[in-house]
Amino acid sequence: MFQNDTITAIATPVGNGGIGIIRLSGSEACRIVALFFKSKHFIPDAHHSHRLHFGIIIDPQDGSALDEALVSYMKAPRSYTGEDVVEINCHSGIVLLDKILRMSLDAGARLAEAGEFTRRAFLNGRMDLTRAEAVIDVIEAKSEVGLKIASRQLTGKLAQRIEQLYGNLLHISATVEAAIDFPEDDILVDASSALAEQAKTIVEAADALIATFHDGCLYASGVQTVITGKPNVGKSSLLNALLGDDRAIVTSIPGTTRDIIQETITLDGLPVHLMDTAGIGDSDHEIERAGMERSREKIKHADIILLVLDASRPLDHADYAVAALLADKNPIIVINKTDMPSAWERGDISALMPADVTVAISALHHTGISELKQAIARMIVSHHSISPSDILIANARHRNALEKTRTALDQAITGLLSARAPELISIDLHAALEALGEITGTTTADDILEVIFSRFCIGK
Ligand SMILES: Nc1nc2c(ncn2[C@@H]2O[C@H](COP(=O)(O)OP(=O)(O)OP(=O)(O)O)[C@@H](O)[C@H]2O)c(=O)[nH]1
Ligand SMILES: [Mg+2]
Repeated sequence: MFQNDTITAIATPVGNGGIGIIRLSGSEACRIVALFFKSKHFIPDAHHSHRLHFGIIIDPQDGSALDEALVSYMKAPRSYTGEDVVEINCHSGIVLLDKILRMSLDAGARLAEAGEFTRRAFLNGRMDLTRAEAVIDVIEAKSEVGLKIASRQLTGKLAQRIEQLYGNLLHISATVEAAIDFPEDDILVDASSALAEQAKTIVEAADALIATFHDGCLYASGVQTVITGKPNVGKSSLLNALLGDDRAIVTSIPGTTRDIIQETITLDGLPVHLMDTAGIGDSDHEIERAGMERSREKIKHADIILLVLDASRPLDHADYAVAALLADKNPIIVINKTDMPSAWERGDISALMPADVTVAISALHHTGISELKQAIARMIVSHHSISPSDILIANARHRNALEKTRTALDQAITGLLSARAPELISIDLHAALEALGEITGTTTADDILEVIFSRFCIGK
């Protein structure tokens, strides 16, 4: 990948639509576009920057008009990438967009790689790495709350916090460096306990951010909710009722569902992934047994579990067996088929397992479904007290870097408090700085950048 050439890509999704955009970035962008865009005022100087220009796209081969277009020009460095950027807004037909793209390539532009515009923005100092990552998170947001977290990161809230910690760490490091340079001044004799205190504040701040990771992921990627119970209690019917759609097959034959069926609903702005699973019970059937094994696996990793019981039939050993699997899981107990005469009392559940939340429903008649949704939403909130308005981290890369920072800092603190040689303390502080700098991109290795930007689409 060259840094100085002019890149281009179609920035809008493929397909017919009102508007399609072709984007160019680099010093040749204006010259290239001027070859096929004819407009009175499209002049690549500062006076014509940050404006929209109306004109006609001309096929340079035969001089025929292809489309009307609005072209924006953003002169470097006040652009997304920090380079000259030109965006051609024309009609969105794939043949037309492809033709304009080809004309740009023929005129000397190179097809941009995935994420290359944003990568250039990062390399040209237009945004730090957390903001670049937030661009993709905004595009991929799966819920309103997830979008809010990504948007906040895009405005630089996380970067500011990290830069502040980085600054504090640099200050500690500078004092230790001074102690190395002027050994006769015994700088650390007086300063070491104060420096250790300052380092501890940074460790606490890193820990506070690390603690948000689970909730950050939850808000960004959603809550895993498993519907379980013995065969035939109405799990698939419940999935369908929660979705408002006939997604899963429902029959009166026990053992109907054999694989995991996953669909997503949104509750209070949070994505909730619902998994309908095979009923758990005795079976000699190989496929059914394999399905049950998958159910057990899903239960292990679930954030929320709905244990479905059939009100119309007596609770039996199969219900007890499922309950035993969920002993430490605090499931929501869903009493289904309440449209039929009850074969047992609510109080009987206490013999099954302690139940904090019990909801009575009829999946067949869709009664009690909104109460159940409220119960799920309440359980999510009670488990996860952090508000999405805090600075949350939802990215494993950030968490790992923070963990490396705190480990190195712990070493440095021990060094400071045990009057270790400043040269040794300095090594730990440098490691901490390097780890912290990885988050915003000050010290991030090229291969990591490669991985980050490869998640992007072409044209972003
Ligand atoms: N009366 C009544 N019948 C229901 C209700 N919910 C489900 N059923 C019936 O119970 C039977 C089993 O429903 P499913 O939803 O397939 O049950 P399941 O738990 O997914 O069953 P498996 O996949 O075999 O484990 C079907 O005949 C449903 O119509 C309900 O609320 N009331
Ligand atoms: Mg089923």
